Amino acid sequence: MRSLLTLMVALAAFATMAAAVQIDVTTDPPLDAANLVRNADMEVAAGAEADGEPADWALSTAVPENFTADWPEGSGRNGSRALHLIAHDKVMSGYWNQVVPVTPGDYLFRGFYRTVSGRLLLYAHGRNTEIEPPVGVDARAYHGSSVASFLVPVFIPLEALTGPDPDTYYPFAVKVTVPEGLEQVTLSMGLYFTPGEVWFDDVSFGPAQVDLKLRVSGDGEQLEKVTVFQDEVEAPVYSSTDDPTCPAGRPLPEPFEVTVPDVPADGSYLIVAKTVGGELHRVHFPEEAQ
Ligand SMILES: [Ca+2]
Repeated sequence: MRSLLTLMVALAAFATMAAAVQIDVTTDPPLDAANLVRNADMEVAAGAEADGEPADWALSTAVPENFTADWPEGSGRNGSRALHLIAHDKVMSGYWNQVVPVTPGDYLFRGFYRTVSGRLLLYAHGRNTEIEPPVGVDARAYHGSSVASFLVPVFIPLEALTGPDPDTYYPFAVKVTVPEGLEQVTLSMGLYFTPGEVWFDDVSFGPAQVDLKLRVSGDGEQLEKVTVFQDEVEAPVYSSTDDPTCPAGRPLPEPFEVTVPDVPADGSYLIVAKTVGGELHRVHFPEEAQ
């Protein structure tokens, strides 16, 4: 009984210690809410039929007979559904696409593909010719496999000669600058003048920059310093020691709240809080994959 009590006291002490410094990270706008893509995870059917077509996505091609486009279960990331496209010949390109509303500014078009063969084109495009001068955007990323590369040698970089693993989903990202006067863009993902086979899943289109909002609570522990690092950037993107609103040589106000404006929405961040006692507490944002 005595040892159980000791254990409980120890556990309580551990729980208190673990909760002593709490680091909460959010973004403005929230990353999920900032996604303008409908049916972004490809899980929703158009209409009541489960084996119908995916909601909000359509195939666009001048030669429909060259393509097989479907929406199979179990082919997506984590066993979900994905958009699937086969091009039987090199005669034309074909794309799954969706139109989204935009306002002027920088966006990121992101998602995941896996491919057996073929040259992929991921692009965001739109034009408004009803104003003078006309405005438009055509932002592209090419990915793909060297399989059948003799058909389009111009787009095959050396490092792609082995080709991607057909069972692995790879990320793509396209930066899109929307000019004044353009109110919508089309997001297209498909095969570009090559025979091939590809799947697409978990797509997003949203602001390229967001505000990172931190709230660090010491809960009894005084905080000496809060630092934010971005992956592959040497200097911190924020340090409370360089912040003129944080008086030098004194603990930070508690809880400590700060907004780091206009950081890349697709960045990975490490937030480090140091207590006056020298303890370091770290949080990754977004949370690392399990
Ligand atoms: Ca999916």
